[in-house]
Amino acid sequence: MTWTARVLTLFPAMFPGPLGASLAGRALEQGLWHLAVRDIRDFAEGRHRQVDDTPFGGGAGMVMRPDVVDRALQAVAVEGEPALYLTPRGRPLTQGLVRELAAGSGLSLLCGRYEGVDERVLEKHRLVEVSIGDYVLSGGELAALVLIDAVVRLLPGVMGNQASSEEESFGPGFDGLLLEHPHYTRPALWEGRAVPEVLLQGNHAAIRRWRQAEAERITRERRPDLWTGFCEKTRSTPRTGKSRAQD
Ligand code: 9WO
Repeated sequence: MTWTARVLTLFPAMFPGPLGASLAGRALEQGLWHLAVRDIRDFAEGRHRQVDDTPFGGGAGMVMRPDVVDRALQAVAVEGEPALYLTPRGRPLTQGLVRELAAGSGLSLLCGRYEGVDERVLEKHRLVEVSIGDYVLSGGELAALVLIDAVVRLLPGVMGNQASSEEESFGPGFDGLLLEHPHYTRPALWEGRAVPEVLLQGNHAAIRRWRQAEAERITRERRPDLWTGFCEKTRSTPRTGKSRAQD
């Protein structure tokens, strides 16, 4: 069935947003994935349709009510599919997690606003808290768009060039461990700068070795954390099997 992102938000107009404009948008029109957006306010009751209330214990700001969010999750989330809450305190989003999510049938994304969501509803629904980075946004929506973009480009048929999603930075042979090598296109000489000779000579084995070495150098220089992980993985993982077939 069609991979589906189910989004719960107080700002449904933010979806598909930028995802409607490019690769993911075309794939959405082609029916390669599905987007189901629900306004959390639809599940509020009473004259004022209040979705938030003041925090117990005092303090600034408002908290999203557990009863409202609970009804929204019951209406939208699907048994057996992950339900994620986007928050800076979550598990960091990695290409490994993105791949896991793309391998499933879909997911639900709860986008918080204000100071966040009442803790009890996060517990009840076993929401998996996910972070896209160490900064605070004004709500979970932009983080949800980032996550959906990362997943959708991995879905079958979405990338025009099948290979390119696999060859780059965090391809399957690398298990999210290496950064991308430098890229060059025409002209071969631009403002006195030449393209590395190896790329012009058509020796594809040599090109592959050069790119791998450059990817490793850039990862070592810029992301020692990823480099450590790469060194550990390549020591314990045999360099054979289908995931390394392109090497
Ligand atoms: C607000 C705040 C204010 C002072 C000190 C710490 C603070 N944390 C927050 C906060 O986390 N507000 C959130 C706003 C409540 C849930 C939705 N919001 C949100 C999600 N902001 N940023 C994200 C987010 C999600 C995923 N990855 C990175 C950021």
